Amino acid sequence: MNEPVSWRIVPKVLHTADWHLGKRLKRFDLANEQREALERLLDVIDAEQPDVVVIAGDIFDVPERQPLSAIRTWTWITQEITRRAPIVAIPGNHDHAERLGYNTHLTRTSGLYILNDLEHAHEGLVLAGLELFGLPFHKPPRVRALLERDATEGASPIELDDFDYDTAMRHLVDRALGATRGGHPRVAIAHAFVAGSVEEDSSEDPIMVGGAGGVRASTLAAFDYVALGHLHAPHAASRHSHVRYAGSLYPYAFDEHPSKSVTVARWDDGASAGTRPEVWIVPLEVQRRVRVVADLSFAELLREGEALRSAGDPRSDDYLLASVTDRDPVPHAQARLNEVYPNAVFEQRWLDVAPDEAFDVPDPSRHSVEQVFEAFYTHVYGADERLDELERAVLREALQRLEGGRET
Ligand SMILES: [Mn+2]
Repeated sequence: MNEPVSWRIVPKVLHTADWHLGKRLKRFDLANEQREALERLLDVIDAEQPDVVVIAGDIFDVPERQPLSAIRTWTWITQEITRRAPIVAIPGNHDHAERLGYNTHLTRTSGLYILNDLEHAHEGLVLAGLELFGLPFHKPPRVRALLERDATEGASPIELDDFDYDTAMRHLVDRALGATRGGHPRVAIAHAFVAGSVEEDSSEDPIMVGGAGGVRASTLAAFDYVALGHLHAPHAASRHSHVRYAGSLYPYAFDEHPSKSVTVARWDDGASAGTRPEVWIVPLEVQRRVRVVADLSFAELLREGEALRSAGDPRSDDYLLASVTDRDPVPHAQARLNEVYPNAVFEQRWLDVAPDEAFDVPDPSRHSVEQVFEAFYTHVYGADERLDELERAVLREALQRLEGGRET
């Protein structure tokens, strides 16, 4: 006789967002870092064994004509993840909702669910003992049109301001919760600017929400877990700790929160609607970091870079915003910096120009733009400095492009 089979349903969600595939940081292509971060994500999936992987929008960085490398990464990662667990994803404001999910009716059969249709956003998807609602990124006028279409004849007109994201979201939430099948814990996936409402915790939360573009955390709080995308730092939106941002895959600005992670939410066996999960985060470490150095002079920075380089320290390959403290112009700073920090961007916050050294702009009617620029260059870098051949070629090309641009 067979042993009785005991079915345990312990729903577990892995929540990630804001991949921005194809994104560049200044002049740097981040394709390798994104791929490395996604490999770490696969390691986390293997270790945590979630039942569902949720991606809360901004999968691509631009809505159309993504770089081919970004599309290849998406093809590869969706194959790898769906071998392990189904993906439920929504478009963010950077994604093109229709393009992203153009064949979702087919990909669903392989476990890739793109919930891109606002009209059907109230239809929950039941997976692994959870009811998931995808609330794709939307602008309020789109929601108003949807509600007007739904409205019965003779009903009062829908009052929804073009920039009132909170009310628009509240309508979508009501629509979803009104259609819920009940039973399972409810998960919303949304892409929006969400923070604590003003009345709720204005003392702790400096972000004023409810005005331009904001959605109150309380608007979404009736769900048992809310997987958010849009803000790039991993954090809970106000005191509602089950309303959370997973944060981005990699830092996409020099001053962005440098530690990246994914969020895991797990319910107990047999959890039902109204039960909140246990939540934790798992870091996603990528070798090349993004950082800012703002407290060193140019000479100090070069010394530090040389020391790191000769020690074989990988930090010399970091994406670095070098904001030096020098007040005098630093000749050829970018090129000299890149000899030790190949992935650094030079920036100088203060530049002292004494009043008696004011630049007399040569009469533009008697000088070409190139001559005016050359005079300015000599003024900044000193009488002995002239544009070299390469700099001159770059200047000419830039001027030509400007000329060309004017014609269109
Ligand atoms: Mn976004």
